[in-house]
Amino acid sequence: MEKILENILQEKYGKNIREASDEQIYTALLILTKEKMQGIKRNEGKKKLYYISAEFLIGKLLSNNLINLGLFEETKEVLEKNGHDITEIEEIEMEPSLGNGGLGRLAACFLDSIATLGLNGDGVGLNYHDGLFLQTFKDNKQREEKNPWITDLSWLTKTGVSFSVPFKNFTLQSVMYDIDVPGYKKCCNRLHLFDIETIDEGIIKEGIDFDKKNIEKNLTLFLYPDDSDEAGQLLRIYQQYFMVSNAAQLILKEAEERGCDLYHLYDYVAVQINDTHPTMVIPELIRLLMEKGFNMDTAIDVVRKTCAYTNHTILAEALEKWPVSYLEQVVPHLLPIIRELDARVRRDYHDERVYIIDNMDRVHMAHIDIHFGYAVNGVAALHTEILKESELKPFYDIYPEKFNNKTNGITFRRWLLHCNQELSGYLEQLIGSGFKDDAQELEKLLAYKNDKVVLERLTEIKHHAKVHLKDYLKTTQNIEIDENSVFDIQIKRLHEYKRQQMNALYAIYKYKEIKKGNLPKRPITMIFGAKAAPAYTIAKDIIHLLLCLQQLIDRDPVVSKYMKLVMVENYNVTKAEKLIPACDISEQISLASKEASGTGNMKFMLNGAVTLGTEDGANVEIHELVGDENIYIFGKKSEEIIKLYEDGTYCSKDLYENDPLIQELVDFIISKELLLIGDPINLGRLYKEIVSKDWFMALLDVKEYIEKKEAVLSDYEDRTVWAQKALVNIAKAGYFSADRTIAEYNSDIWKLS
Ligand code: 26Q
Repeated sequence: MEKILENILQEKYGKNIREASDEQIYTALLILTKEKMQGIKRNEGKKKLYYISAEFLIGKLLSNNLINLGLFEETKEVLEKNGHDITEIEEIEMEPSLGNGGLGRLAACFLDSIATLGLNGDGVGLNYHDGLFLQTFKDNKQREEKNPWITDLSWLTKTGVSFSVPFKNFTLQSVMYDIDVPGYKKCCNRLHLFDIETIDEGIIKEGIDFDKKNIEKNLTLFLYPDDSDEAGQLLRIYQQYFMVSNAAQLILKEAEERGCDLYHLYDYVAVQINDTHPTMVIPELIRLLMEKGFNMDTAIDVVRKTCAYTNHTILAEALEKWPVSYLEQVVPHLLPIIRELDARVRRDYHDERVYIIDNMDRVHMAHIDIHFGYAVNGVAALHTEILKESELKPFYDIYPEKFNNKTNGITFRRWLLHCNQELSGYLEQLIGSGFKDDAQELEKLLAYKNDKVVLERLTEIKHHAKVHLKDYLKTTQNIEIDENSVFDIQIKRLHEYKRQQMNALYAIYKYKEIKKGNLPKRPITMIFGAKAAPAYTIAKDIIHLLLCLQQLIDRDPVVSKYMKLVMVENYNVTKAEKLIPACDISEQISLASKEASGTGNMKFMLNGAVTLGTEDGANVEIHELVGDENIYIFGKKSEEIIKLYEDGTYCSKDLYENDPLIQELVDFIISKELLLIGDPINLGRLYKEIVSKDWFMALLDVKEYIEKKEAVLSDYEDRTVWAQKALVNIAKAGYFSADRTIAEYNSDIWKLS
């Protein structure tokens, strides 16, 4: 390895390792790693999985790939020996931001596990040149900027594969780029990202504003551009169809190359549809098979046995419904097929809730997946139950056999071995290295639950991670935090259902307590990281509130001694890797029934943070695993919430008017202190929203939340007992390895051999 690195550097720059700059070393390592991956075996097999997803939030790849190739330690040593630090070299790499959040990161974790389990499966998606926007803060508000990540030399490799994709008025020729995905100590798979060559970054104007109608120049420019207008929605349909038409053509081509008679496609191919964004792959496969001479019945039958669908949300507004007229404008050739699918549903079932095209002429994408796929899964036990019993009940009544649960998981390679090397090294000392291959072996740690030395060492490792985070925030945002304070962290997309606004009300509560002289035993550092969708007004107002609170607290010489609020700019995978190891309290406070699973909750647990959360998503399973002692649960349960929505009886105004504490906290949003700092339009709008609507019921749980958080902070002071909680969380996290999740997908759904 040292020799090869030396050769690349000599050849390219005429320098040895010691003389080379960090940039030059990064480039040389990229070349070296790419070559290594090209040389290793590909996973093979008669049947192949295609994981189609509009998002793959893969994060930086250098360290991850070196770890999986078994080269990380050696590389680190070689660099150290020559005066370089691998963490500084990692900084050079641009993070590809090809995802919004959980769903995209899940797809990336899954690719890692599919490769690690030696399964024959590739990812298929789009090569967005600017990905998701880059978030900056100005005047305490979020601003969006473009986020180009593709450099001359990158992990992308251009392939010779290209397809024609027909739209209504023109046809586009695709180019396929590949990113190699090495499994841990195993073979390699690929992520195929489709693109066109006519993309023009020059059409981007102010921020992320661009001409949404110029498809040849903008198709793969951004991930999910602003969808508040018709042009944005049409562009999304262009993107989705481009993605799935390429996927479908690739699937059929490769199946035929493997000797498949397309009448038995399902013996050669499994397609996993990641939420409804790739749903058009179903009519597209049917169309392509019919072009090859299939009759409609047979084409539908074959496709139905090939495609499976994962649901990631029950939020009605996130369930895609495209107006027929939009599809007519973009992909008119799919409509006869979609209409025929709808006609078949209407012939068999007389329940308009399961129709594909509704009486407002909108196409329900999820309904296509459920009728014309062979499996439907939710992403955590509670979520799947809610799908079966309420959201998708009419479908469950028709197809009980299709429904199944696959509780999400995370790759331990990135979320422990890479991001927390000190903890992972210590675990190895204690319980051996078996947990790296079989995460369930982390349970061996339970044997040390009463071992003082181990508990102290775990506390020390957490402290080191907090110091690292302190240094990182100082360098990146010039923010000072106190490593001896409690680190309380909520990092995830900004959405009202995730209830960052409820956490903000806690910050207000604490601020006021300190002002009154009720001083906490230990200072608290509340850390947030969140991007808001550019058109999501209230989410942006919540960011504004958080940034104003941050400033208010910072400027207060008394309060700032006891509390600090930090909003991390441009929260992404790289930042998550720094934040998660340093966390004491993991905030998972969504309104029960609304968070399908959550995966951040699993990453925090694995790194020894204790969850403060509602009985929602995978929190329920975390609770079952660690027991009441090692998690803090509060808030109304999902059944109560579902009933409240059904009855329509929730009234935030009543809570506001009848509870003096709630009123005091909410009023503070428009207090003179905050109005001096913030924008009255944003703060006023948020205040009004909470008082008069509060759709996600922050006021319903806020009091219990405050009480629980106070209990957590008090328990934190018993450092030994707290370390025991951390230990149990780490020990029980094995269940949430994506390797387990993928093994279940394979045995229940894909059946790849
Ligand atoms: C839909 C229609 C129009 C525009 C955008 C969208 C859209 C885009 C992205 C809808 C949903 C998403 C992303 C959803 C997502 O990330 N869901 C999360 O998935 C995780 C993995 O399963 C879960 O852990 C989270 O609970 C869930 O919120």
